Amino acid sequence: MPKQALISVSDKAGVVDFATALVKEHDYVILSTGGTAKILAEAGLPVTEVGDYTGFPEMMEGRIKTLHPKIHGGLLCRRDKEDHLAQAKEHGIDMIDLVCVNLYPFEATVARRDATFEDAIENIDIGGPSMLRSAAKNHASVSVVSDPADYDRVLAAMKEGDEALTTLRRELALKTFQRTAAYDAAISNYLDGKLAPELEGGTLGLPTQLNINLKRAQSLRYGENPHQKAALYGRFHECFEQLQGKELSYNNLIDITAAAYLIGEFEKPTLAILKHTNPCGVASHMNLTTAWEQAFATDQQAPFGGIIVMNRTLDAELATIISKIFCEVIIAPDFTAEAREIMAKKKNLRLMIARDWMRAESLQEVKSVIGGVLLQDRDSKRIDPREFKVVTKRKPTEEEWAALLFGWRVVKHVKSNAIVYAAPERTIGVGAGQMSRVDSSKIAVWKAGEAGLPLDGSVVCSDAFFPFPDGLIAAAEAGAKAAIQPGGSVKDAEVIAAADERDMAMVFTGTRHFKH
Ligand code: 93A
Repeated sequence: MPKQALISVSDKAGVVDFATALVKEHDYVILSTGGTAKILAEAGLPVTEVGDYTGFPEMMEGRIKTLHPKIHGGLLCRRDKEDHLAQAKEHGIDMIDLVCVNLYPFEATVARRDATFEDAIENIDIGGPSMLRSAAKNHASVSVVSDPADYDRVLAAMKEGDEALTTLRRELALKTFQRTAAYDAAISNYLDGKLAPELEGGTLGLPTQLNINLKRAQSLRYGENPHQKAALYGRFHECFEQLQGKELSYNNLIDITAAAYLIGEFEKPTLAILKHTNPCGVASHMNLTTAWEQAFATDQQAPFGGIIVMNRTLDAELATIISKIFCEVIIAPDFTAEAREIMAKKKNLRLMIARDWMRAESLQEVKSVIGGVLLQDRDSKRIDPREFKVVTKRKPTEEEWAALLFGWRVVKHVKSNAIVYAAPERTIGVGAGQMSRVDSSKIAVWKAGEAGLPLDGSVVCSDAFFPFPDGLIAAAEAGAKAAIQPGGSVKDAEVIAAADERDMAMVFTGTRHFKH
C-alpha cells in the first residue's frame, strides 16, 4: 500500500508545493477536502476527495467533511496491534500516515472589527482539530503538520530517514496539541462574557477562567537569583529590539517594563534613570542632554548598574556622556549611527529599541498568590487635571503646577509608600517602598540633601493620602510649598488645615496610585 496523506487546509500557502513533493518524491497518495482538493487537482496532482473515500458527501455547508470513522480509524489505528489492523481491514479503513491541516481562521476572524457573532461561530473548526488530535495522539505512526512553516522540515526529515522522521513526529505532535489548546483558548476567551453574561466574569470584563497561552520566548539564565529557574513567555521581543549587549536577565526584563511604563507617561522629551524598577531621577527638557543632567543630579549613586530610558532618539553627544557611567540597559525609540558606534565599545551594555511604548497600555497584570494568580488592569489611568481639586486657601502658582503635574506622573511609578519632591519638569528627591509614608518622605529629603538639591520652593507628591498631618508638616519644614495627593483620609480636614497654616497650596487628585 502506498502511504496516504490527508490534506485539508484553510491557509493554502505552500500547500501545492508540499503535496507535490509528497506525491512525486515520497510516493504518497492524497486524500483531501473540497477547497483544498480543488487547488491540488488544478495543479495536476492526483487527489481523492474525502467524500469519495468515505462514501459520505460533505454536507451542512461543510460542517461535516472529515468527521467519519474511515478518517479517524485511519489516523488512530495502532500499527503494532493485530486486532486494530484486523478491525481496520474488516471495515475498509485505510491507514493515513500524514495529516496536514490548518484550521479555520478563528483568531483572525474575531480580531476583525466587523466580525459578527455568527462569523465567529462558523469559524470554529471542529473536524480540523479532531484530525490534528487523532494524528498527534498516534504520532508513533502518523506525521501531523499543523503549520505551513513546517512543510520543508517534514520533507527534509523524510529524506533523511525513519529516525529523523520519528523524532520530528514527536516534536510536531507536541506543537499540534499546543496549537489546538491555543485555538480552544481563543474560542473560550471570545465566548467568555458573551454566552453567559450573567456569570461574574461577563459583568466584570475579566475572564471567568484564565487561559494564558503564551509561548516561551526565551529561557533565561536564571530568575531573580541564580538558584531560581526562569523563562520569558509572550511577545516582549515584538515590543523591544536588542541591538547589542549581554543577554537580558530576569531582572532586566522587569526593569525594562517599569522603565517603559514610566516614560510612557510623558509626551515632552524626557529621560529617566531607574534602579530595581524605581525611578532614581526623571527630567523633561527640550534638550535630552539637559534632561539627563537634571535626572542624574537627583541621584548620582543609585544609577550604578541601573537602567536609562528616554522617549527621543539617543544622539552622539548624550551617548558620550552616558557611556562613562556603568549602567545595565539603555532604552530609546532609536539610536543615531554615531551613538551606536560609541555604545558598541561597551560590549556588555544592552541597547534596546522600544518599538511601541503604547502597546503596553492595554495589558493586564498577573501576580501569583498562594494557590493561584491575581489579574488586574494595569494602572494606565492618564493624568487628567480636570479631576484635580485645589483644597487649600492658596492656589498653586504656575511654576508649582508644572512641578505638581510632573511629580504626579513620576510618583505613580514609585513603589509605595512613594514620596517624590519635584521642581518644574524634574525630580528633586525620591523616597520609595517604605512601610511608613513619613519614612519615605524622610528618605526623599535626605536624598535631595545628599544630591545637594535645594528643597526650598519644591513640591511634594504622594501616591496615597497623608493619613495624618505629620507627613505634610515634615514636607513643609523641608521646604515644599505645594503638595499633590489623592485625598480621602478621615483626617483630610486636619491635613488641609496644616497646609493652610503654612501657606501651602495643596491639590487632591481623587486617584490613588499604589504600586506594591
Ligand atoms: O466544519 S468543519 O469543522 N468540519 C469538518 O468535518 C472538517 N474537516 C476539515 N471543518 C473541517 N475541516 C477544515 O476545513 C479544515 O481544518 C480546514 O481548515 C478546512 C479546509 O477546507 P477546504 O479544503 O474545503 O478548503
